[in-house]
Amino acid sequence: MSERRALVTGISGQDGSYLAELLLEKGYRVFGTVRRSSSDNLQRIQHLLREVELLHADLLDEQSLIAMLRRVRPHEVYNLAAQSYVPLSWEQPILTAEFNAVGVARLLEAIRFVDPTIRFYQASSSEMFGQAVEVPQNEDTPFRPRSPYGVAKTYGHYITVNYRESYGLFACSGILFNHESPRRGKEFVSRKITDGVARIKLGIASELRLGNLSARRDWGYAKDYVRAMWLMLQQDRPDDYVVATGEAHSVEDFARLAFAHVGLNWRNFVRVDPALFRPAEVDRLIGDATKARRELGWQPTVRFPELVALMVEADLEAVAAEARTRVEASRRP
Ligand code: NAP
Ligand code: F7E
Repeated sequence: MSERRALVTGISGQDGSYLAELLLEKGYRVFGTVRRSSSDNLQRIQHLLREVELLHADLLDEQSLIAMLRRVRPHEVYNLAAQSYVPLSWEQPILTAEFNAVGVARLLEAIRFVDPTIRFYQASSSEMFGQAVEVPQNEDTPFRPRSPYGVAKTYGHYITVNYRESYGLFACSGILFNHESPRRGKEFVSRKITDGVARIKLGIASELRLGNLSARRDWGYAKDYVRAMWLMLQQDRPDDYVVATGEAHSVEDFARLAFAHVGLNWRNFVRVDPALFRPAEVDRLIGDATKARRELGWQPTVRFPELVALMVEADLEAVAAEARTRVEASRRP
């Protein structure tokens, strides 16, 4: 079979690292874009550095995108790069729009210009549903985004649909609900909780400060969700799909389960900090992935309690290793 080449923007992120693993397993030659950094931002793909080929490109720089496509000549492009932290989008709304909205148009323009046969995946988000008008949310649910992040992703979604309809590009948008893993950034609530639980259990911290405990999310496992991305680009025709577990739980549920996993009562350690509340909250999201199940044959393999447990276990190991390194360093003359 001839060589298949896939290019992943945002390969250093949570999803980029799992998607790169999946594509390598499937025999692709895998390329990824990275931004130069003065410190190491490749921890999540450290184990893949011999297998993936990295290029410098930025969604803010159209020429860098064109040059990258010309060099790689990919068959598939997965656009995962984004400013992905919702609270920061209120502090940097313009930059968030440049990355998450106009950046998508830049990449689609580059594809149209260099090779319109490239298959394109856009990382859209359940945040586009915002204050959702129906429960659960599916591909036809209207968008009512509640953050500059959600607004920017909504543009990214519609420009993807528009390039499919205007120019016949094979462009798909995956409307993914929250998905987590031990590789999740520690600023997101799931990982903040499991890291906090591990620190408290190991005696390194005594409390965990959280914001709105009643927000409900449909949390799945990132490794399951990257499989859906790949499946979308293997279909006969491009389309948009909701990817979700179909179950919602509150932040409080997440904390209760995570503390219980190590034999602790969350009420003794969690403090609510009003400073962590958002200017506009998305109260409740729950996805209906019927179409992905039916057309892609996709379904999640990890359910909520298992997800919480695997993240707590991973953080217990990570925090213990960090503590050992600190002790060894302090013993060095
Ligand atoms: P993540 O861990 O925050 O990774 C984001 C990636 O984007 C990083 O590799 C980052 O590179 C890169 N990036 C940021 N700005 C860039 C720019 N201007 N040019 C090039 N690269 C840039 O996010 P994730 O959780 O893997 O999510 C992947 C995508 O799915 C994102 O688009 C996110 O918005 C979307 N999404 C995520 C979820 C979820 O629950 N995880 C749900 C729906 C949609 P650096 O390492 O240099 O910062
Ligand atoms: O917040 C509440 C917070 O930051 C979840 C991104 O991947 O998924 C993610 O966005 C909920 C919110 O994720 C804290 O108010 C309470 O209601 O983990 P999060 P998110 O905002 O849902 C979507 C689908 C994406 O596309 C995004 O890229 O938890 N919450 N206390 C807290 N949240 C945080 N971060 N920190 C807290 O202390």
